[in-house]
Amino acid sequence: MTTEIPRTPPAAVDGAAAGNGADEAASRAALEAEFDAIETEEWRQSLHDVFYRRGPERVAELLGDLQIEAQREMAQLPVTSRTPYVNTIPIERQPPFPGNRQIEQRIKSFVRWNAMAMVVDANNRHEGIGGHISTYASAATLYEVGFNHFFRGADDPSGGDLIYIQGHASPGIYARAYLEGRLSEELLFNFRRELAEGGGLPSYPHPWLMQHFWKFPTVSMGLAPLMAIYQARFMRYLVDRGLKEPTDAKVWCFIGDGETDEPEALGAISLAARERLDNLIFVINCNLQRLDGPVRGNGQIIQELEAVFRGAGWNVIKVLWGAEWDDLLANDHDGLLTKRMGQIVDGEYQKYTVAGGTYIREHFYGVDPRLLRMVEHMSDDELWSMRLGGHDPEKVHAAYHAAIRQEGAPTVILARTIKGYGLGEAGEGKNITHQQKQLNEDELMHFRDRFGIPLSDEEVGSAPLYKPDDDSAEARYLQQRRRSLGGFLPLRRTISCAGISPAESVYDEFYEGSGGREVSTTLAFVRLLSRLLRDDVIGDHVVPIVPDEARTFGMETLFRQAGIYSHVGQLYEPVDADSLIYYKETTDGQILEEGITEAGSLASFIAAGTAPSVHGACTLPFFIFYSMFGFQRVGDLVWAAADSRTRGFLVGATAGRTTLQGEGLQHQDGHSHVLASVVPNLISYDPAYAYEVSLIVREGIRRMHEQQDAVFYYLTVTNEAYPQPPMPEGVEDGVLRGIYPLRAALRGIPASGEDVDGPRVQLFGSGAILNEVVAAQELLAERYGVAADVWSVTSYSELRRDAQDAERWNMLHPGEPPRRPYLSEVTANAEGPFVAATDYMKSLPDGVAKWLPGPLVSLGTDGFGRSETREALRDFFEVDAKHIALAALYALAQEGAVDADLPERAIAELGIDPEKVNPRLA
Ligand SMILES: Cc1ncc(C[n+]2csc(CCOP(=O)(O)OP(=O)(O)O)c2C)c(N)n1
Ligand SMILES: [Mg+2]
Repeated sequence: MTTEIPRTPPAAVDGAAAGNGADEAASRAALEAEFDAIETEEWRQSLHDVFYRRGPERVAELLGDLQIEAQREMAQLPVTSRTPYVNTIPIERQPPFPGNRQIEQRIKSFVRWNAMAMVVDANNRHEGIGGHISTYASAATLYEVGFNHFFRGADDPSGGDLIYIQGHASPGIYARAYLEGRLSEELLFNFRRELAEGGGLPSYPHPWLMQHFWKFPTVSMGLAPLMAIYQARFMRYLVDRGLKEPTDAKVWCFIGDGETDEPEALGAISLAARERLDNLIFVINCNLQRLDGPVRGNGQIIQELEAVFRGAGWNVIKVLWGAEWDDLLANDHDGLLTKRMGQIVDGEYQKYTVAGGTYIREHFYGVDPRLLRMVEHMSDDELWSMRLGGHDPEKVHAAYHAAIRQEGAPTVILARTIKGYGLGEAGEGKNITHQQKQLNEDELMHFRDRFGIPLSDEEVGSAPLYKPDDDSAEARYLQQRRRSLGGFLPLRRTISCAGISPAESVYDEFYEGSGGREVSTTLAFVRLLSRLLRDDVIGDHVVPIVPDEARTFGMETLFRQAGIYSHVGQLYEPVDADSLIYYKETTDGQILEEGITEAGSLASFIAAGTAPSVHGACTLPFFIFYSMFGFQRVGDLVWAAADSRTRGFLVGATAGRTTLQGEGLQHQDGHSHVLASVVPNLISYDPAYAYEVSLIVREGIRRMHEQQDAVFYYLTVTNEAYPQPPMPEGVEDGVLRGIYPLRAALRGIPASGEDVDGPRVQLFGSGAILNEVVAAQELLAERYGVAADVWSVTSYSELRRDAQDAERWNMLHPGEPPRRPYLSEVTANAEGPFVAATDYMKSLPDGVAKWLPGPLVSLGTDGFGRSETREALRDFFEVDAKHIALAALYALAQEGAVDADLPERAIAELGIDPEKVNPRLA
């Protein structure tokens, strides 16, 4: 049903328009409003008409056409999740290119050649050594435009931009550094041979072994974009807190289109938009391929990413087509070409790269005679060689130029490229290209010709590096560009944080014990953190990080004391404003309250813990998390933290499989110490008492700040409250090295005062389970006349490392007096068998067994946790006092030190069910 719409404005309005002044303006506005209403209705009617005659598909098609038309008119459309498949920046808005195109092209060609040659050469000399050619080949223009015009070095007043480089593009970055004179030919020859004489280059960016070059480890897909987002936010944090000069420095993050499938890659993009991080620029190299094949063969990764980023609030710049397309698009008056561009799925686009101009004419343009006419003046080869946007420096420059000027939102540049660009038959656009590392002579010649490398036919075969003379136009240009941009990149310089340590008095109260008051190690730790925050020297440098778990750990008192960081402060009155510990958000807040993201928190931890090398600022992070949701959740980020030489404390709270009661198997952590033990520069502890926590933190700050060791710390703290004893004399060294004697054997029955020199056993306890061990000591003495020495083991992994180091040294120095592992040394005179009880897996104590002077029985919490009370859990996992006592009697019986039937008697007496379920299997 339709109504008739008048084609002219109503006469009454006409008459009113004849008035004067305000009346006239009002009537004109009324007239316009009326016209608008009529126009809107007209459009609406048309839409309905189409809908009823042709259905919803036709409506969508029409609107798509109108959208193209609107974009052409530069109209801002309200629906912005996807825009037509053309460059976001039209040719009219493209700024002039400031550089010398010819020289830059030659430099880029040399870098391309060398990046390829170093991989080919490495594989010719060592088959299977690997490497990647095609990633950089597709990204060369994206990097070169950045290096020549945008990326600022450390000497720039901004302090320098931070560049996260796509890991597999590293050959191109090395090749450029070689042209810049920063890396020697020998180093490039030893690509992927870090152990070669004279040194070699690591496959991918990593600060661990190239600590003066690479700032960020990037190759584990998805971590770089996540780390870059939190890095950009942390840069703001430093400035807001007065720890860094205000800066317009940018964080650039280069990633692959395939990489965006990693949840971490896109998982934090809403944070970047919410925090309005206009200091952040993502460049996604959309070559439409990943390792095995197309990223979205049946779809369009660029359109998909545009929708995701736009939806999250990012500024999206698509760089799809090079200059060769400008004229065609200018003549695309009815939008046919633009529409066709948007119809092609990525698998088909990839095919065009490989199949050539005839195929493109037939399949792309051939669907419509009008499209065919648009390109009838062009040869097939011309059609084939029309560049994509990501290979056109002027288009890339325009995108970067817009990105660095963007205000109020982060920018993502979606640049279309060809994977293996320039490799021709050897792999350009082919599915095998990611793995291509060897080129034959013909392929090398093709590459040389395509990029005009001045090498003779004879020279080409061995894929030599090419470097122009220092006084060549190219070399001078390259040096001049970097000089004017503040020096070379990448570059990593680290400042010393020596002297930034707290007053000794910070630690004192923890050495004194709690005077019988029941206090958990979590509470003790939070108290220590609070004292560190108040310290005159280190206070401002401490960065507490929590993933929405502060109340769980009793940290809410810190909200008010230190404030929660927010770039905009607090725009609302907190609901608990009248309480002493209200939820205080403030611009100079110190706490990073990250919300429920352990991955994001760890990214902040890395940013804060690497600030001495990234920002020239000393910050020391304490990341306090639910221990179960640490290592097993975000272990790869912990590895990246280690590689990055991050300093700081990881604090796994509410730890221990049986100490965290009630929560059950998803929450109860009995293995994070096993996972922590695999990280080479991570020092981990499972402390039992507040003074142990205090000594560990003190030593950690000493080593990380005063000694500048590239280590970081992991300690678990628990929520079981018990009296904290005062620190015994002389235990400092033992606490830090992993073990010390806590309570000498109770000889005989304390209750009767009688001195019985019974059989002897050694008991090891850690964390909250140490209390069970102490109880077992009493039980053994009172009931069975067994004398047990109790040891506190703070770190099995440190004991094991020390012992392994000694063993290794002894093996390599057989003629010299052997070194003794610390564990062997301190237990040398201990009598009897050993029993170790831990809230973690048995493999931890088992890992040190061979360095003990007697046999070891390990009790631990292998298996799934349970929702239960501590008492029931410790019975279930067989780590309570009675099971420890039984293990001791069993070990003594094995040695013949007690009656053989004593263990059986004890089982009955202690109420242990020998047929109980095996917790490891249950
Ligand atoms: C977490 C992780 N998984 C797998 C890999 C192995 N891998 C290396 S490169 C690659 C494909 C990368 O494709 P894309 O991100 O599109 O980059 P391109 O090389 O195409 O630029 C894969 C799967 C990795 N490095 N990291
Ligand atoms: Mg790709």
